[in-house]
Amino acid sequence: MGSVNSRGRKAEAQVVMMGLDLAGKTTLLYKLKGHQLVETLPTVGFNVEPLEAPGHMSLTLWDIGGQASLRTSWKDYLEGVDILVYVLDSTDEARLPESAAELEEVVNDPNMAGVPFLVLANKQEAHDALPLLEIRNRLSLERFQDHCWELRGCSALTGVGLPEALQSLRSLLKSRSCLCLQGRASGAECRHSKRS
Ligand SMILES: Nc1nc2c(ncn2[C@@H]2O[C@H](COP(=O)(O)OP(=O)(O)OP(=O)(O)O)[C@@H](O)[C@H]2O)c(=O)[nH]1
Ligand SMILES: [Mg+2]
Repeated sequence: MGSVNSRGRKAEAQVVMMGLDLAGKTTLLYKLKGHQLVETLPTVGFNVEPLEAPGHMSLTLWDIGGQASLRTSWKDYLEGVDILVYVLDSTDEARLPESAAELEEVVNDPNMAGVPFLVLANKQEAHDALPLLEIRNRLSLERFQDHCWELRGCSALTGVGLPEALQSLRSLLKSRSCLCLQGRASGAECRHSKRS
């Protein structure tokens, strides 16, 4: 998954979306593309779409299937990744530990060294969605000291939170090329900036 073109210029940023099955990754992909709400089937393999996002941000979005049997191949999608978007279902309290364990496995992959990540707590419009603060604590996000990350809530169903998620992508992508200083700037609900 190359992100630099033949002239050495940065091409589209490679954005890999992972997370457990039913988290809402495919719904998110097509909502970001501006499609009418589509009924999804479990993704076997992946979907990939280009996205021109506000602020002249050219992205290639990879939506990777999250069923348990497919997760052993997640690492194959991490080579050349510019940013990871980890999607979770905020209503699926029972599988939060499983989701946290999978996130840890992905973030510790050697190809993720220096790669920022955005955690999207999806389905926040649902009445039984866990609040962000609780999700942050249950995922123990503070342990990821070697990466820049942000946590945001969203709903792929309604679109709420998606413009802010794109803003987070932009600032995290910048954090790859700029010095990354400790701070709690930006409007992200929760953010960690790596001290270099
Ligand atoms: N309430 C609610 N339901 C959602 C939201 N996003 C997705 N869903 C529903 O969640 C279910 C799973 O969505 P998918 O997008 O197929 O999930 P996925 O993460 O791609 O799943 P895999 O392909 O198996 O990895 C579908 O019934 C969606 O309609 C959301 O924001 N809110
Ligand atoms: Mg899917």
